[in-house]
Amino acid sequence: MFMKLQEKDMLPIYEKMLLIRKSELCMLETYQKGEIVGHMIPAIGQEAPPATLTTMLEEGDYLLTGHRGGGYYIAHGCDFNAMWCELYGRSNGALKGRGGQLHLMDISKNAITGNAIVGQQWGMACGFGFAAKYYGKKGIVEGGEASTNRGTFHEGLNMAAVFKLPMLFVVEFNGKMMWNTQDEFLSCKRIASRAHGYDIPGKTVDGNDPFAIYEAASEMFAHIEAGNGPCLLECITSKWRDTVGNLRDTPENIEKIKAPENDPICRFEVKLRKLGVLNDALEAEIKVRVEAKLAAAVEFAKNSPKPDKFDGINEIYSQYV
Ligand SMILES: Cc1ncc(C[n+]2csc(CCOP(=O)(O)OP(=O)(O)O)c2C)c(N)n1
Ligand SMILES: [Mg+2]
Repeated sequence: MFMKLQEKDMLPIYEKMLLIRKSELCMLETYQKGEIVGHMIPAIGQEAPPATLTTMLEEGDYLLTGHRGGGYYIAHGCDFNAMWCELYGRSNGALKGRGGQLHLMDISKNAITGNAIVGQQWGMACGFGFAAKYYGKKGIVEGGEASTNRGTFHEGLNMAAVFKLPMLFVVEFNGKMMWNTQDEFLSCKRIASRAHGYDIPGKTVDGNDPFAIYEAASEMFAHIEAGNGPCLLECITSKWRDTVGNLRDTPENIEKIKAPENDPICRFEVKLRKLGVLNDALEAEIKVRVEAKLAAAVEFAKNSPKPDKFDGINEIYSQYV
């Protein structure tokens, strides 16, 4: 049984999408100004899956992503100030300033939302899945479509199916693996078809539409929570930026991706207005709140202490020999 997206969840999802978009754009600008360094993989253009799916998680549930996980970190309510401190390499960052954007995590929320090794998360999902099953919780594991070519994806999905682990496998299909296009690296058209090999439910949805994502995920979570094991949800979306650099694509394609009829935030806005859930006053109020949260986090990070030069060794080797 699927559930429709409830009105109470609509504006929170919209606000999460805006916060991801604004924060990740700000991250790129800050990088371009030379204020922060490191490797960053923004979720700009892919805001709908993290904003929608994290809304479906409850306290104690598990969250694991691949390299494009910043949107999940933000949407899941992980420590936002700690993320910005991490970007600035400050000692009170999510990883004490040592990991950067690609390694974000908030263990207090059972969330590991970064991984430099493409596809590593699919195997780790079984560990999360065993914990989730033990504690009566559920979890989400996310990755890009190219990462599903890795053995870890197939081993992970097989083991999760055999042990009926309560995990939703989410693939964000953006049609690209760095500069390669789908026809150059993928043997199948749809990733959801890979579910058949493991006898689990698989479905493809419009990953730029929170309504579609929510309906499919609610059906899958019902299956998972009834103890039937994992499901595979493929969300078709589009990335606007690859890493800190520009997307390697033609200007026409990039323009098309960003057009209001494809932009997930514009599309959601239009739908919410039609439903009477969003109006000018509410939109302005939400945007002010998002801007204020971002400005406060950036300010907090800039004023946070830099790590001491001797800190690097702490917590890497045992201090108790
Ligand atoms: C094991 C491994 N192989 C290759 C890379 C280099 N790499 C980084 S991102 C990426 C593309 C991944 O594409 P996809 O899974 O579709 O995710 P997207 O970046 O499109 O979100 C690759 C090959 C890596 N980091 N790790
Ligand atoms: Mg991809």
